[in-house]
Amino acid sequence: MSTEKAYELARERYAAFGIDTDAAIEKALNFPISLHCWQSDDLAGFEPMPEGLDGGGIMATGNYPGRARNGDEVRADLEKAMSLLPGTHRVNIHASYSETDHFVERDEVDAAGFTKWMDWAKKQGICLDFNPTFFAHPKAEDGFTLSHRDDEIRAFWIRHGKACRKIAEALAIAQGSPCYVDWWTQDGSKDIPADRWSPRARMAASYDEIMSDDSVDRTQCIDFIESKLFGIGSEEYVVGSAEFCADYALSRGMGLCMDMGHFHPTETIHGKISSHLTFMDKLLLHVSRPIRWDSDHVVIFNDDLKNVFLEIQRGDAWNRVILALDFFDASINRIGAYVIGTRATRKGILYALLDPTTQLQCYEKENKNTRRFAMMEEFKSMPFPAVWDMLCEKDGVPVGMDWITEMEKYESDVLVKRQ
Ligand code: RNT
Ligand code: ZN
Repeated sequence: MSTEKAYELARERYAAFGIDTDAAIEKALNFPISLHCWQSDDLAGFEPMPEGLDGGGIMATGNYPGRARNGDEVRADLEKAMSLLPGTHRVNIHASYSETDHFVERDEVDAAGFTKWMDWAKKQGICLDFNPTFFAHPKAEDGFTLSHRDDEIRAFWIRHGKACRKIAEALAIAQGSPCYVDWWTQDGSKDIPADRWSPRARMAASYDEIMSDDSVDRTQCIDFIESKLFGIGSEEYVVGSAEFCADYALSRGMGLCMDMGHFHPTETIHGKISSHLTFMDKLLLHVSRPIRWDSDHVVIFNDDLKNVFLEIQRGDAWNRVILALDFFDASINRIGAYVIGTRATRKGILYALLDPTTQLQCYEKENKNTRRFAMMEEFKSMPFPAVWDMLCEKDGVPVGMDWITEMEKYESDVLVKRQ
């Protein structure tokens, strides 16, 4: 078959540089990527929320038919997507995806609301990750939560945070694997505040209080704080900026999450990985793609993505990085969005694993920087696609664009009936 033929040639080409493509495929397949549940339902969640409440600094645009409307539909979509994706997955859920027959306030959420998710995850043989939800709620409507000047509102969100860590611990115990928790707050303001200081002091104090709960096992519930540059309605000031979050994380021994979409438009995160990991143990990465004001376009196989994984490869930091996806596009088939974005991410991993790192670093040590440069350029036109196709074939998922037919079938059989 053509996949095999092309692969044999590619394998030889890489082998000539001492690179083992079989080993790279194996390693790339085993690296877990946490799929975000919110691409399937445009981040709506399952709570009965008052009309007109906005997403809180984030928004999925588009109205492609087939948005998932409940837990069963979200899970069905994730299953469909995973059937078309090579490799190991986890699934990332938000507190707002709790399923109960009566309304449960955010400060009272508990693991009981996630039994369907846990049962499903067990059946799928996957693990769950968790995100507290500090947005899309009446008590978040003025743009402040953990940094709110009103002590009662702040206390409400602190209770939410504490409840979420308990849920994460329960998920971890149920799945026999730690649950990674991502802490993102929308807090900030549209225009120039007169006081940037107090909200930051309050936010730090809130996190201190949430994290002070020692009854939660820190080896099971593993916390990461996510920074952001700006959001809709927080264009001028974000309390949890990059500096705030990195300094908080480092000073408290908490994890840091860098979202690829949360920096200045020309700023990329790959150079930051070695900086943070010089001082921190682990990093959570939200794999995403910024375009102008949006931080959540579907991930594609571009230089930004490759550079992130090349950095991890060149620092041999694969076991110090956790990968979760974070994008949402409601203007295209949502299963297609999952498949394109997740495949691109795993492609990035494989691409980096095929890097001639040892050789490049040797040239560098010997001051042969022209050779280093030439080799980096040369590797951009190595027969990478043949190795990628083999990875898909080995894992029993459609090679190339063959997945599209299945996506379209699912669209006509399932998605269009969701009107
Ligand atoms: C928002 C953050 C955050 C969210 C999810 C839904 O800008 O990136 O990670 O996208 O929590
Ligand atoms: Zn994110």
